[in-house]
Amino acid sequence: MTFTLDAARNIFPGTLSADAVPATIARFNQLSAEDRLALIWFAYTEMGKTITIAAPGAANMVLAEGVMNQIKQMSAIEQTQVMCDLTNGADTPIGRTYSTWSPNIKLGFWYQLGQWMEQGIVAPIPPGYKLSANAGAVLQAIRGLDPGQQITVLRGTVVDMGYDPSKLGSYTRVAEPVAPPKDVAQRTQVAIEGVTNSTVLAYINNMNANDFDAVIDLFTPDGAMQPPFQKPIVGRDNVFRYLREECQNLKLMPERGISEPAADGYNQIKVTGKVQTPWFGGNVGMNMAWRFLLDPQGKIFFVAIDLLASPKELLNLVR
Ligand code: ECH
Ligand code: GLY
Ligand code: GLY
Ligand code: GLY
Repeated sequence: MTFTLDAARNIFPGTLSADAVPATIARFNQLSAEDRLALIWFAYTEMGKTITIAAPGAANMVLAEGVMNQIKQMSAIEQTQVMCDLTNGADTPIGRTYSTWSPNIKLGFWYQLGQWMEQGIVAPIPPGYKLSANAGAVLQAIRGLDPGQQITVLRGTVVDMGYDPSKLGSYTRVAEPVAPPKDVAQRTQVAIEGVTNSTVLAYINNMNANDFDAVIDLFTPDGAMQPPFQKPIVGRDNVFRYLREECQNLKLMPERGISEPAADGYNQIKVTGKVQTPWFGGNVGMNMAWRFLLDPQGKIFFVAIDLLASPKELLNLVR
């Protein structure tokens, strides 16, 4: 007998993830496009008063440049229409292009539009725009989240926009180029209270070095990774592609963990700590857990990455 993916997903079932994030995104998705755009504008500008966002890497911007310049040339009415169409998932040429972009390119695109809206180059949210009562309630819910959850909601709304990629047929994904891994001399080594497992340490240290060849070598051929609020990504090829597209320049800062034998010679290890995204650097520390299931050879059969419900969860290491 070996573990199934479904059984693996249920290790450490007492882990409390931040369900407020998908719940808030679901409420957001019920709103009109006008309300959604205005709400993001208000949330983003409010957050900008306390947390600083980093400018996107130039490589991201180059890939979105064609569409951004097209939008720049449009009349204000056309610009507003493009933004509403993206929000509605409409089938338009720009909506189709947008849906081929990796999350970081989508975020970089909106970052630029936001700057242009401020500078009067792109149509702003109409001055004096009043959110509907429902939209106001969703904005209030976002205000009540911790910063790590707020940026996850924001990211989720942006990633969901554009035409549905599953309706595109075959297409080429557009993602920023992958930088070489860090020099060995520049690498950091973490220590995790309660965990000395070499696979787990290598996973964290290689992720922090952007050494995705080394990370993927830690997985079994059918190994899986489950990002926050997503279905597992299964198999080395898919996990590797995800690592290269979405995991550059993260900072994983594990603090403590627990390691224990599971059935059939497997080991389950839960680690908690903080994660920083390059978009916000040290300004936002997300409270996270990693739930690893290692096979008898010490390879990763499954790892779930959870955004935790509260800082209290950092100390929850029971099975
Ligand atoms: C304006 C108004 C009109 C509409 C829009 C606007 C612009 C909005 C903008 C929003 C920008 C938001 C950003 C959000 C970034 C969030 C990033 C997050 C990253 C989380 C990463 C994690 C990684 C965890 C992982 C670990 C692993 O071990 C394995 C891999 C992985 C205002 C114009 C839309 C500009 C920039 C939340 C948790 C630790 C799973 C990846
Ligand atoms: N049972 C933990 C989680 O799926 O987040
Ligand atoms: N500035 C963050 C990024 O481009 O990923
Ligand atoms: N939400 C986790 C990531 O893909 O960055």
